[in-house]
Amino acid sequence: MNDVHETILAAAKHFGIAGSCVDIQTIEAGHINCTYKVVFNENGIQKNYLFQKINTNVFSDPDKLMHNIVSVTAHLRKKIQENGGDPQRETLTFLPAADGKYYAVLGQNEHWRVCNFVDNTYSCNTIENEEVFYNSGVAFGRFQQLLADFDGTTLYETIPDFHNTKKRFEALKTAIQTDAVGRAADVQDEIAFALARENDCSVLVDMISQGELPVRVTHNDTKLNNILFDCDTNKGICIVDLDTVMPGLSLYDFGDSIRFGANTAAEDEKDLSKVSLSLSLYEKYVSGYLRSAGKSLTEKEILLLPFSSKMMTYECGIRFLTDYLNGDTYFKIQYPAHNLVRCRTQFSLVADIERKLSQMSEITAKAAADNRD
Ligand code: GN1
Ligand code: MG
Repeated sequence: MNDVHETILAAAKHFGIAGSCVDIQTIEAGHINCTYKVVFNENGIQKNYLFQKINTNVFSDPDKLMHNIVSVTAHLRKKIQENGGDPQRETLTFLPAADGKYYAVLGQNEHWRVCNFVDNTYSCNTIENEEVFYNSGVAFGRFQQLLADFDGTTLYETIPDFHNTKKRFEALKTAIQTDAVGRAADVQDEIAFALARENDCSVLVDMISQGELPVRVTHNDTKLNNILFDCDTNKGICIVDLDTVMPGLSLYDFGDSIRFGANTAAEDEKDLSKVSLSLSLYEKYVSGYLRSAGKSLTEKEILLLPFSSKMMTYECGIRFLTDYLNGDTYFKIQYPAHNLVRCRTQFSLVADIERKLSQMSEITAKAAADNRD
């Protein structure tokens, strides 16, 4: 048994989980927290849980983080019940520890939390069946709808200015100037690509401050692998990774889904010739998303959906580049150049989106018209 296994067993006691632990599997998805599927056997009955070690470098206040998650999931549970759904499968349920907090502190100041594992579901990193991407658009659109009457002012900003691209750009400039680990000279092409798009950074930020776009309660990290799909129906039934649910723009959620899911390659594909924006996947997602969220979106939001795909991809690219220049202090990496590879993939995708923006706009307008009929 290794240290992690011992810590998981200790955590189980804090959360009052009975029975004996029969299996622990690491779940590799996610660049921030460490996640495990843990199976317990209680009197012959197996129960699956999700154990997570919270990255407190990123989420420095676990009380505020869990306050957000517990209140958002309570709201979702109520709504799902009202709509005749199954709250045990359609949202996460976090367990309180013995002291009533939704995390337990163990070992070397590690903060652990536990929630139910939704059985008979799968998650994916790439799309093999385009219908599944349509279903993911429906699922994220519905998530936004379910939170439409949630009071965003009760939420803490778990990461301030998370999608403020202007501030992300400033952080990149600081990283270039500081050049903490001497990598700037080798990434001049990437730096030039990023700096050339400075003007784009303020577009959404300025529209928010001028009241031109509605601030909603959004997920803010809508990667394809943050949806659980039902194994029998392929429908996106449960949205996970709720750490960054905060007031935000619908465009953040839409754009980030396209960044990750409509890319014909993985987020960290080294062969850039494989990276492109699939217009057919874009079409699938936009139709699904508009079907469930479309009626509440403003004309301006709909018009900006293609641009948001570019911006969220660009923003993620500059975050990877910033982290590479800072010496990989934020995202988990598997090898030294991982963040640089991720940045190059994002920038390749930005370039392809720029070439396809007008086609994306046509597809969006058609999907919006179909949705109105
Ligand atoms: C991180 O934890 P994960 O892998 O779902 C990051 C997102 C990035 C994403 C890039 C809290 O998400 O913002 O878009 O990596 N989450 C945080 O893959 O920074
Ligand atoms: Mg996340």
